[in-house]
Amino acid sequence: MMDLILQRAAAGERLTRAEALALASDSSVAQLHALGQAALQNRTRRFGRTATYVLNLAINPSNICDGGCTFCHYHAEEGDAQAYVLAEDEILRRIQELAPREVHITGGMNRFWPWARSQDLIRQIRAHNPAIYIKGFTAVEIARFAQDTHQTPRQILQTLQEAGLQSLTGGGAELFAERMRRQYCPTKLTPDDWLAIHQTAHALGLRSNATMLYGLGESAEELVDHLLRLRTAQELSGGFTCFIPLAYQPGKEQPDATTPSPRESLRVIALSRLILDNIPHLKAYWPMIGLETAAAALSWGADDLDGTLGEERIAHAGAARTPRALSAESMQTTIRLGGFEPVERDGAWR
Ligand code: V47
Repeated sequence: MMDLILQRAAAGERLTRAEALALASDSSVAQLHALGQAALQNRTRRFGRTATYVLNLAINPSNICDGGCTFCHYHAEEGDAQAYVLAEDEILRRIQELAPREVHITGGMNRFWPWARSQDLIRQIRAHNPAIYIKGFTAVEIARFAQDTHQTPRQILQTLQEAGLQSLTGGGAELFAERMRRQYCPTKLTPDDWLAIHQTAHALGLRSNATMLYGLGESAEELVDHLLRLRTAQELSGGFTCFIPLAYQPGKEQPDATTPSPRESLRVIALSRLILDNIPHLKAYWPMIGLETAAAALSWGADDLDGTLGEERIAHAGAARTPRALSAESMQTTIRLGGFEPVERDGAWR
């Protein structure tokens, strides 16, 4: 029975919920290898021996946030020693210095970077960098801009698109399961609203990514249901480009808490590849799982390593032990160490 499911999954066939759950419920080492083999076959059919990376820059305009998510160590309160607010000229200077092909912009929810200033930042980045790919904001930020200015998310997205935005980031999805949200982020944008904003973006011709936070004690059902909700949404609107599982980073203040093991990360990557059959790309996000696991993840179904990043802040606020940025050479070396051929891409995956 399991062999048949794995065979179908390796061939890229659609799995039922029961089949997906059967794959996700067995966390033995033998299953980890069986999943890996199926996911490798599946990704090789689509991408051969290549794996991509992008020269990008992560821009987090401020960490001051009143979101109140208890898993997040990046956020700060006004007046905290680690609180910061970047200015437009610093951001533009950094883009000029690094000349990335893509910018990834997301920050906290605060009064320092309100709607008018945020949309103007996109306009300024576009004016100075006509060819750069601009990926920015989570659905949570879009909802907040809409609420603050009494507009619809659609109006906000339209204005941002006209300013130069090309894609939403995948953040803010966390885990869709009600139980997890009650515990870790009870006041956050609901999963229905998160999905609706992405689907509105897709209808306007914007692209977007999707994420899933794992490592907070989720069950096999909760994990599978998160993936299936994304699969269903993608059937309807088709604009998700890439899925990124995010490994929980416990932060410095919780010495007993741990980040998911390499074994768990590889399992989640492989399940994502096999269950989420209609989102083309799957990122192994190296700041959160480490370079070695990211290299191995290319054999467990991932086809992309995200980017050089310039200066990663969110994982590192969670005490991640990876570097804050990588050179193009390090990205290529990591991909080669994983056994694949590195290919540089742009933000639109070209
Ligand atoms: O939404 C916060 C997560 C996300 C922690 O779209 C944490 O290409 C782990 O969304 N441990 C932001 N995760 C990062 C993100 C992202 C990353 C890379 C690529 C893309 C993309 C998007 O980080 C937040 C939240 O889900 N997060 N705290 C933590 N302690």
